[in-house]
Amino acid sequence: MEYKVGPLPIGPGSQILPLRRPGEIPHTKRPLDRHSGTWPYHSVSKPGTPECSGDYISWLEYPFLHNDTSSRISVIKWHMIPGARGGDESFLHPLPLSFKLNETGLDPSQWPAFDFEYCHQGPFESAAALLQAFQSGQLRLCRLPGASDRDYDYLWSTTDARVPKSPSAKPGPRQFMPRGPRFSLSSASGAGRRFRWFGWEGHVTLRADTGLSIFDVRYKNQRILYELSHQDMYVSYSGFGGAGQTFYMDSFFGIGYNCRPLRRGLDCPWHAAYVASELSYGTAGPGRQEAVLCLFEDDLAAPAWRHTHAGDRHPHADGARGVDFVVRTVSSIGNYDYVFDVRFRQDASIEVKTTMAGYMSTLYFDPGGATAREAPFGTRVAEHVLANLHDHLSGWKVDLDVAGTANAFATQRVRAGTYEQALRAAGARDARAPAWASQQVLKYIETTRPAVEAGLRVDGRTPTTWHFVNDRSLNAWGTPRGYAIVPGVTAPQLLPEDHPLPQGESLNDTDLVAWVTIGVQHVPRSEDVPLIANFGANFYLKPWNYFDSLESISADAEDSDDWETCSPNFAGQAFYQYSLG
Ligand SMILES: *[C@@H]1O[C@H](CO)[C@@H](O)[C@H](O)[C@H]1NC(C)=O
Ligand SMILES: *[C@@H]1O[C@H](CO)[C@@H](O)[C@H](O)[C@H]1NC(C)=O
Ligand SMILES: *[C@@H]1O[C@H](CO)[C@@H](O)[C@H](O)[C@H]1NC(C)=O
Ligand SMILES: [Cu+2]
Repeated sequence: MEYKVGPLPIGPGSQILPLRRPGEIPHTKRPLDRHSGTWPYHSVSKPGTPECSGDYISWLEYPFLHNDTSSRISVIKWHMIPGARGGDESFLHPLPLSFKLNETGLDPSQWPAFDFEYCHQGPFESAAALLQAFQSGQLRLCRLPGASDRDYDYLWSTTDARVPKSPSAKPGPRQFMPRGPRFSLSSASGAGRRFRWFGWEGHVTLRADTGLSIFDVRYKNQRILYELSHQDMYVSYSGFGGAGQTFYMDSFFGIGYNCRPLRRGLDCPWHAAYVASELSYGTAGPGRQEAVLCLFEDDLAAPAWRHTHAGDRHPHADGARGVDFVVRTVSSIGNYDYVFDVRFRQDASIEVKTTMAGYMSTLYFDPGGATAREAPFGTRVAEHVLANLHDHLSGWKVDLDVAGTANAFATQRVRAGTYEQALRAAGARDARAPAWASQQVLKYIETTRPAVEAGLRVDGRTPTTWHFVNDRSLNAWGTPRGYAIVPGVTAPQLLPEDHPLPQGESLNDTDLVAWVTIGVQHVPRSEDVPLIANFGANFYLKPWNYFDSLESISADAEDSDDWETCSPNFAGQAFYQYSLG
């Protein structure tokens, strides 16, 4: 059960209300708790085992993808921890062993383990059956030469500093705030902070299960969003063996709960404001994490807009500096890191971005050919390592309120067709081509007003923007004011849509919510070892006929003079301190 408690702080008027119907979420689908296989891994001590230089092997637990809500099945996948350092380089040392664990019963000591797979042999019904096959010589053995040598060099799998680290002893370029921050944060501790920056304001907080959440986003005192919040990270892996077919949604592990202190100067600029969190998740109890959220102005080092008036009597260039206000958090869930950015712009648009980083999840690769059937499902990236194909999908709740909550939904598509098709799509009575028509086919804008909700897909062949509009509030040019959801870099969903889509709710004149999913297909490559270089997906929320003209026209121009008058002293220019909650 999930409960809603409030108003906070608890007072005479506070209530505790169940958020769901009893039994709506089966107990088998509860989040991770301390009895589960314990994320990220159990370490199993193997002192004095002669044939293995490492003192440890470890296991990872993933929920098993199945459609039976009456049982709770996990996949347990084994890794070795090279050099016994207990570090995350174990993610690149998979062992060819996995099994399933039935966690349905209420007594963890009775949970049965089954479906043992060893190097594509099995499944064996129990550990005893696998041991029996081994002892009777029926098992074909897969070996891990090298890794079991005492002097095995596993530097390739670590993030330890390589030599030479940097060709220059000088520090890199840095941002600073010549006259201090231009944004403000409320000092109230507790459930988040209110921020203000150049007309923007909002309330940011972190949820233990789903992560970054921003409420009551306003621009120049007008509500733009009731809520903009991250919902889930979905990952599905492919693979031939049972351990390959894993699927998970990271809210299970706690996306906010897995946000750990940001490193100043690495994750966010030195001058960012860093804010702590107090979260409680599952049975783990409350915990405080310092600096899990950073907020800062980001110099994009490029113009937001510009023009050279070359034909002017006094030729000159005009422009405004591109500066974003960024709200960022990083969640590290086992092997993966996710960087979540919400970037506010001076043109009244918002960019929402999810960036992936970290170690890949991997399977054992047998150069001898025993696991050759894995080939279509991944890429060999080291001697005994196959990184399997997977995707990362990031879901966001976008509750736009355009000039109030009575909003309608519209789509705009760019199409190619004849004059007749273009005019008919716009509802023109006279759909004949004009007499001067010289082109058979031309491009046109097709605007539709779906009356009821439906799934919408990004499709590069028909570029589409999705609009929340208010028919009762027009801009100076008579167009309903709106905000558009504009896809940035994102991969289309490839799996068939056999999950139930929401159906039939009215989209007219009502309080609309969009559930926006962006993502990437991760086709592994050897350059993803040891760590994947950050890559991601994004979308934008852009004012679309909301204003009468460009909002950022009044933004600051380049200000090189300030540089001189403020005479920055990098040694003394440390950073601005914020009092943290
Ligand atoms: C669950 O999956 C099995 C096997 O794929 C299928 O036979 C069954 O109909 C599915 N059940 C539901 C409720 O979707
Ligand atoms: C898991 O265990 C439950 C009983 O605790 C049983 O009803 C269910 O069939 C089991 N599921 C599988 C897949 O073995
Ligand atoms: C939307 O609702 C308004 C009244 O609130 C009505 O006039 C209009 O026809 C409706 N439009 C559609 C497409 O249903
Ligand atoms: Cu990936």
